[in-house]
Amino acid sequence: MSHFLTRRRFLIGGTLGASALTLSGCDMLDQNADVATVLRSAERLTMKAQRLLQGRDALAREFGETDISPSFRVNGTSAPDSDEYAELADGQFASWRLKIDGLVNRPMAFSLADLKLMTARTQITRHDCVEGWSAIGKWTGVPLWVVLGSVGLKPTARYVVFHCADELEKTLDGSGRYYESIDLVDAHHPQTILAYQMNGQDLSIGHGAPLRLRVERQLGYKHAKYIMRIEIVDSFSSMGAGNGGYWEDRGYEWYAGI
Ligand SMILES: Nc1nc2c(c(=O)[nH]1)N[C@H]1C(S)=C(S)[C@@H](COP(=O)(O)O)O[C@H]1N2
Ligand SMILES: [Mo]
Repeated sequence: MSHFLTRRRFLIGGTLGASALTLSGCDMLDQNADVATVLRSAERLTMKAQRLLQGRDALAREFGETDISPSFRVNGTSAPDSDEYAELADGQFASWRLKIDGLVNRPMAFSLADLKLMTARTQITRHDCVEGWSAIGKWTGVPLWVVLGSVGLKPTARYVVFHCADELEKTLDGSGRYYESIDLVDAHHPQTILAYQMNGQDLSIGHGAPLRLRVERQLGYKHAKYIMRIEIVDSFSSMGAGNGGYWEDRGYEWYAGI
């Protein structure tokens, strides 16, 4: 809870602009549905405006090797606290599999070696956290569109959901587990990658081993670490509180454009 309050304080500090300010001003626990609807539509406007102004495929700025930050904070979970994850890590993630299911033609499971054999992309980008810090890192991984292409999306597919290994809040029903989601525009963006390397090394546990999302035109919390499963859906109503992500269920905006 105190973590949430800290974040709220930062939001009130105004790093996110007008719509976030409005959102942070109301208590999510007694927020009424009409307010939520208005905020969600304002957020959709922001997303549409950004895509219109910058273009659907506009690239986030890329930097040079000399710009890479000497230190890059680990934020949120620094190591998932489960026996299952510890076992995977002990075996250098050789038995880890990325499961992809939901609205796909061919549900599949990929090993880390499988992903490393696919097309790779490297990008040096700036990570911006809503708490007010940024860092530049070099990320290598497989473009998400390549992986989605190999499973084939059904025509009803709308969102890509990333289910993670870590729980930020310990709950009996699993509602404290981290998850995130993006739409198909961002899923097909050239800089949206499933990263397995940072700064030329296999991803460390702190930064999300064995696989994390980079979705460069959005804020840090969208960049899901410890990805275990990707689910393709047409709505978020059946998961969490229905807002498409762990922090979204606690008041953050779903579209976190920078
Ligand atoms: N699974 C998972 N992904 C996560 C988080 C987390 O706690 N768990 N924190 C998010 C936040 S708020 C940020 S800023 C970045 C931090 O990434 P880093 O630890 O590599 O700096 O990861 C994001 N992805
Ligand atoms: Mo963050």
